[in-house]
Amino acid sequence: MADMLLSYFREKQKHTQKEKVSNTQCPFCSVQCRMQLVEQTSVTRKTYRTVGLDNPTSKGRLCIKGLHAHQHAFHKDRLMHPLIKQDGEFVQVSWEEALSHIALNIKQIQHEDGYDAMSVYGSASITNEEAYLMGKFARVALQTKYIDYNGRLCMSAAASAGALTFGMDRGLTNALEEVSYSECIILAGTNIAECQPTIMPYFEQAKENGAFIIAIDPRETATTNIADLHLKLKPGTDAALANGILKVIVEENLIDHEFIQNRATGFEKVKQHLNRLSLEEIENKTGVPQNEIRRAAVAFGEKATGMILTARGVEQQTDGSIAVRNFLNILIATGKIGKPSCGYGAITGQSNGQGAREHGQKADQLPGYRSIENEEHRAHVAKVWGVDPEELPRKGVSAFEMIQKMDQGEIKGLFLLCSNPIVSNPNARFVKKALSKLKFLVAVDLFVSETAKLADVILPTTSYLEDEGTMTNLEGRVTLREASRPALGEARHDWQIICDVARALGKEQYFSFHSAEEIFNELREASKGGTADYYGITYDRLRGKEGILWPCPTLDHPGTKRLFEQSFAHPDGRAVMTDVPNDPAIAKEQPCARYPLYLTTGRVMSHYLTGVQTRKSSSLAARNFESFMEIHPDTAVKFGVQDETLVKIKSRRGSIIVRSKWSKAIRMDTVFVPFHWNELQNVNRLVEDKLDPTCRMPGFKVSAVQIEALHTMR
Ligand SMILES: Nc1nc2c(c(=O)[nH]1)N[C@H]1C(S)=C(S)[C@@H](COP(=O)(O)OP(=O)(O)OC[C@H]3O[C@@H](n4cnc5c(=O)[nH]c(N)nc54)[C@H](O)[C@@H]3O)O[C@H]1N2
Ligand SMILES: Nc1nc2c(c(=O)[nH]1)N[C@H]1C(S)=C(S)[C@@H](COP(=O)(O)OP(=O)(O)OC[C@H]3O[C@@H](n4cnc5c(=O)[nH]c(N)nc54)[C@H](O)[C@@H]3O)O[C@H]1N2
Ligand code: SF4
Ligand SMILES: [Mo]
Repeated sequence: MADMLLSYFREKQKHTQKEKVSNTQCPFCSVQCRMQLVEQTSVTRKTYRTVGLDNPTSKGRLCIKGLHAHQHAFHKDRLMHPLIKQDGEFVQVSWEEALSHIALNIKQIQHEDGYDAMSVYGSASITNEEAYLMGKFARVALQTKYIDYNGRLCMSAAASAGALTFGMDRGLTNALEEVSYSECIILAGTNIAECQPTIMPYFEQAKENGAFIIAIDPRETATTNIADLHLKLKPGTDAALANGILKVIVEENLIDHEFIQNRATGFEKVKQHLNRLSLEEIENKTGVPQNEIRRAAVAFGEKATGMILTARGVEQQTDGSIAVRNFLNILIATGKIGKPSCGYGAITGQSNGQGAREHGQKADQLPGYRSIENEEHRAHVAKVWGVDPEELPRKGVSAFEMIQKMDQGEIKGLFLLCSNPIVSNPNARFVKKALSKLKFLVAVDLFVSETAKLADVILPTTSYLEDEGTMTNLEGRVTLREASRPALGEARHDWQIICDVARALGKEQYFSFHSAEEIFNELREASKGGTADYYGITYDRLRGKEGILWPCPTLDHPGTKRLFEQSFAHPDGRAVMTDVPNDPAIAKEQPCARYPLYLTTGRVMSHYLTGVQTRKSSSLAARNFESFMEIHPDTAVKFGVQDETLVKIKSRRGSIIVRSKWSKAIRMDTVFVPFHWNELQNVNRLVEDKLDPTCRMPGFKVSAVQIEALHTMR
């Protein structure tokens, strides 16, 4: 028997000729799990296996998306050559041809309609170096004020709340490991179990240590399942719910008087505002019983330590920014910030959701969180870039507002990199119409996405396996993802493409970079002295694999694990509390006789964003190959919708067809549809396009819809 086994393994070994190992980081979410792709080549076939690598954040764990990420990276549809549209068809061209075509068209548009007729739309799924270059490209190569990015749809509410309340916005104010020792945790509008699965063990550990966990979500999810108390609120009512919690905390005197006195401003005004609110009214608005609001408040107020984490459920609202500020009010009132196992976390989304929002892709921002409207900030960055501060454009408008300007004809050209806006923006049919009006659209992508189909030129880029650069994870930890494989075909890195286009436009002197590290070194200078100071971080230091949490102002600085221990980042060192109305300034669509249900949208574990990548992965696509509508069985029966059947969902803006999925996990007045599918299953055809007045975040989480069964009930 032993002999037989031995000869079997010898035989097997003969066939296993080569093993190639690539160390990398997952391209999907903000945890940035480190992993290793093992490629085995035998005479007959090539196989791939992914294993987790130890790291301080996910400790070697991987979720199904990371395990199967290589499937899209090796997919046959990966773009290998530049494409130009001729008579409605894409034809392969050389880089020279593509670049001179781009330069010619951009120059023509800007000659006829001015610099601002060109726009740039970036992404938080690219490296820090590339995000930084996108900002510089818009301001220096194109000299346009119109640049924004997909993070506007993702992180803008939490970012503006953090900046206004604390004076600084970093995803987590303290290290993730502190979660496990926190005694009370509020998880508001976050589905960590499906969206950042590899950090769930921190929360499970907290629970084992005796923590009381409160979840706020209109649905039961794998995340709310670990909660001791689930507040199953009406979609869109988080600001009012937080008022209720805060009111009880103040009334029960569970506040930290000393902390408020020494570290904050605005408390008295907030207190007076709360006095005027009634808990009964809050119960009616939110659908959460008063006794549950009271239980949550007392639990959070009484425990010695506590943390609040929010994600898109709270933030993707037309009052997302102020709703988050109300959760921050709770933290400040109870003095639970800047101390061990106390703090706030806006769980970032995309791989570089944190870093890409710090270095100048936002309409009003320069690197290091500097402001494009501040003269000193402009002077600092202009000096690093070698341009006259006067030449730097002023602030532009947010992502969706740029699209409105395309519709109005004010913006005529777009350089789009790493985003699929006609699927990810609200009111998707309008967005497609607006983008179709552009005179010239360049898309840089791995694939021909739905938006790239509209492009005049598509440029092929490299994937996470091929492109080197730094990423800043949900903790604010800067990590280095080294390139582990050569580019496919003629694909070039995003940073090379940006430099190539700048060169074609005659701006080579500002974009003569030969490596990601060179760009990073310029970014360090540009961010130096700013809020997000990366100056002390170098590639050499990052090769240590642990990463460094910003701010890191000097080469010998260890990085900052916990923020706000001594003071907040406002000039007077104090946090700013603000009173928050129960009802948003921009009203949310409410159910009515014609559109009787709330629609809320979000994610499932196996797909990523608009699904361009994950729908190409056979293992992931097999888990959810089509979209669905989660609906309570009682509601389904009322509307004659059977389980697992096709249903038409209609809003004031359009309609889609998806399959029904009965589930008692969801509120009876609400349906849930994920947004990973396109065309007839693109839920953004239904979603309202009103924006938060502070941060310009669309209200992805609340629309009113009607449903119609596409079968007859037996
Ligand atoms: N599997 C997977 N993981 C991902 C992503 C992905 O596409 N797929 N995307 C990444 C990105 S970019 C992001 S931004 C994050 C997003 O991560 P999350 O924000 O956690 O994900 P969502 O599913 O959008 O929304 C979270 C929860 O909000 C709830 N919700 C809906 N409406 C409301 C409301 O009015 N109030 C409250 N309190 N809750 C509400 C939903 O039911 C949902 O369970 O995930 C990242 N990770
Ligand atoms: N209804 C609804 N809509 C939403 C949300 C929601 O919860 N509900 N969430 C919003 C959120 S949080 C987000 S983050 C947005 C995201 O939405 P999008 O910005 O549209 O993000 P993706 O779908 O990831 O699109 C990325 C595109 O870039 C390509 N790509 C991938 N990697 C690279 C790369 O390295 N370089 C380049 N050049 N291209 C690459 C992919 O193939 C894909 O075509 O969607 C938002 N839209
Ligand atoms: S999707 Fe997020 S949690 Fe899953 S492996 Fe990738 S980085 Fe880790
Ligand atoms: Mo996101």
